[in-house]
Amino acid sequence: MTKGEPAPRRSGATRAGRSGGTPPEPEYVQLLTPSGERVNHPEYSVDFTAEELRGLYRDLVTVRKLDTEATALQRQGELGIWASLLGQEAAQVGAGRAMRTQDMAFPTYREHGVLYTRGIDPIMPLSLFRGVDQGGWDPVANKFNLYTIVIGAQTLHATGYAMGVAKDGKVGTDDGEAVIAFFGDGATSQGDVNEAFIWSSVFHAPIVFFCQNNQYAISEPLERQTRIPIYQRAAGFGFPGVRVDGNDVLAVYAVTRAALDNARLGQGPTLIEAYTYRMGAHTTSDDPTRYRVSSEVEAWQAKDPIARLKALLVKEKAAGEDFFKQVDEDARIEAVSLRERVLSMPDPDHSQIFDHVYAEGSPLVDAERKQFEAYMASFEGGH
Ligand SMILES: Cc1ncc(C[n+]2csc(CCOP(=O)(O)OP(=O)(O)O)c2C)c(N)n1
Repeated sequence: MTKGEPAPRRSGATRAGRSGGTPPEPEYVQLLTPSGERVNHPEYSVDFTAEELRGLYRDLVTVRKLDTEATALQRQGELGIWASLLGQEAAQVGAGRAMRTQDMAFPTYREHGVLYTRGIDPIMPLSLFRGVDQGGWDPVANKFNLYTIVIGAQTLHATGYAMGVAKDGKVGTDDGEAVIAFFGDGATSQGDVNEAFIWSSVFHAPIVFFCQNNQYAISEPLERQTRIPIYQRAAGFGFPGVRVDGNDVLAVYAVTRAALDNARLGQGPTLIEAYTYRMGAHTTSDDPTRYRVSSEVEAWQAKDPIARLKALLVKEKAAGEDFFKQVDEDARIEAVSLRERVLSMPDPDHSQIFDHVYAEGSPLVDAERKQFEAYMASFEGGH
């Protein structure tokens, strides 16, 4: 801290590990403790069958494995960059599985786990990060918008979409449509996000704002974004906010399902703060050892989302060694397939980048295409 800067004030949101020692857990909705104990919450309870618990476990393991493979592919020069979800699997799988088929999601660039739960081929974000296409999935058919790199912008897109859903009369019944916008703790400082909160609130839009508070915006820690817990901001905009243990897939599912159902029934927006931790780098271009200490990372390691669900499955005798081995093996096979498919992706024709700028073309883009093609042709071999 430099002289003259105000000292960060401590709020109800305690920071794990930042100043050493074992800090108290922050207040949040939790249904599964880090050691795998089921706990009750007066407002949020969901009964999961053994099969559903196994399904969530399979999701968590699979998305982590695919993510790890993508990081390795980037390290080997096969992707331009990768934004890993490591540590945030429960937040993403819990929220994704809580969505109903008709619900629409607006992701950032890190929501590979949500993408997976929407049934989209996990190869899609890899072709994007390889520079082969601009995101190959159909956002309308999959009800999962394209990735947005501009921090916070998708919250406004989602708000406009949600206002449209309401205008179309798709709100107010059990089978109504709800919208969910994903963003990070850093994004809460953006004007777009605050405008999205205001518009959603005053127009009573059927939207859930799902903030994955992974404690950092690249190297900027949470205390540089807010002096109060993020979920408490919602009160100032006039809608409810709730904080959930983002490493607890059961709690994330329960809280998100309730918020989406409230939205579809016409009860307006909710802000969910999923309290979690980015275990890896911001992206493969970042070196987190420059700005955070290893004891902090270790403290979060002990709250791993997969280990706690495995502990519960074992305790409840809902799964045995054979199941865990099979899940690992299936995830490994999927990761190998992902790798093979990335390596065999044909390079795109460079001038394709001009194809979808305007639906019906434009003289300016045509001129730029010609100029670019001449430039590429100036190299030996034409590329
Ligand atoms: C409008 C805008 N400003 C700056 C950036 C550069 N940038 C990329 S990621 C990032 C940090 C985002 O942090 P957070 O919202 O916490 O999300 P996280 O990456 O941690 O999931 C920034 C500042 C950007 N992409 N868009």
